[in-house]
Amino acid sequence: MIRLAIQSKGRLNEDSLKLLRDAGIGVDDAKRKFLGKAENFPLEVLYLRDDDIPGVVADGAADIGIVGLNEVAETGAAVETVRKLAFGHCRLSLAVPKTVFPAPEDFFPAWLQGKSIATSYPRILRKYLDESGIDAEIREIRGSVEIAPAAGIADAIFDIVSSGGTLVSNGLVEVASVLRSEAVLIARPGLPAEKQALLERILFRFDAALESRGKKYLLMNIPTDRLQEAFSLLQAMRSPTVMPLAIPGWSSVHSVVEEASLWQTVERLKAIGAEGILVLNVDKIID
Ligand code: PRT
Ligand code: ZN
Repeated sequence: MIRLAIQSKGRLNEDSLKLLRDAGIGVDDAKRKFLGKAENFPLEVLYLRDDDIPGVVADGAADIGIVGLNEVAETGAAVETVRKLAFGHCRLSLAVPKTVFPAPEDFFPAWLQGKSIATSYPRILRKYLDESGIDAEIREIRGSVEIAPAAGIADAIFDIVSSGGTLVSNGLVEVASVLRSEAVLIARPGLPAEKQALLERILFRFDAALESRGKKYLLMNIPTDRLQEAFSLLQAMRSPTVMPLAIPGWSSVHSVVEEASLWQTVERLKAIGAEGILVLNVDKIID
């Protein structure tokens, strides 16, 4: 049995549960429960506040966890980051009132000397200030950090930014990005062999599910004399699959393509004579 800690509610909860489902691990969406059990895998799920996850994994109350890299860095917990999970993207940035730096590129770190900075991430900020040789006062605040400058609590803030909308609506500009973050799978170093083997099985499934994201399976018929042009448009995993059609001079081509460039690829394929184009979802890619 292996025990996984995930966020009980909040931004990472749904995507964490979806990744488990995509990996074929069914857990009851027990938002109000503290501990749940997977139906078809030797896994227990511990539902926690995200701040507590790195420490709980380091202490051994859970073996592995899904949490933002920002929390791992802030807590400094003795855990290993075993996978980036490609959701919960954000950055930890410094922001100041727009009135101070109307052009953010004019900002220089030494401006912070002697100033006060509000944040919920004092440890990461301290490291940045020390590395930049700046002596500034850190004011630790839990929540609504973005109102600190307008409230006269601090000169600048150091907070999570995603779209940047919160900064704009509070009259702030981002002047330096200090840490890029996303959700990660963490593990306690030196897991016993039985738990390590379960972690490997989970990683194998996560990788297959993550690899298939943003990918589509494309099938089409194409005149055989245009095949080379089609190949140059398709960057398949190894090379596209080609099968002859019953009609002479025509072939069927199958390939995996990036969803982001799907329509562009389809338009170009049509332009070289592709017909009967089918676009299918890719559920898993197992390497
Ligand atoms: O209750 P619990 O302690 O578990 O949750 P929480 O309230 O501390 O965290 P939660 O659910 O807000 O976020 C969990 C994790 O999601 C964070 O630790 C990050 O790793 C990640 N994440 C991704 C974000 C954001 N994007 C995000 N935009 N966490 C917070 N925000 C907040 C940010 O604090 C700011 O107030 O959203 C605002 C900025 O968003 P934009 O889009 O306006 O820039
Ligand atoms: Zn939290």
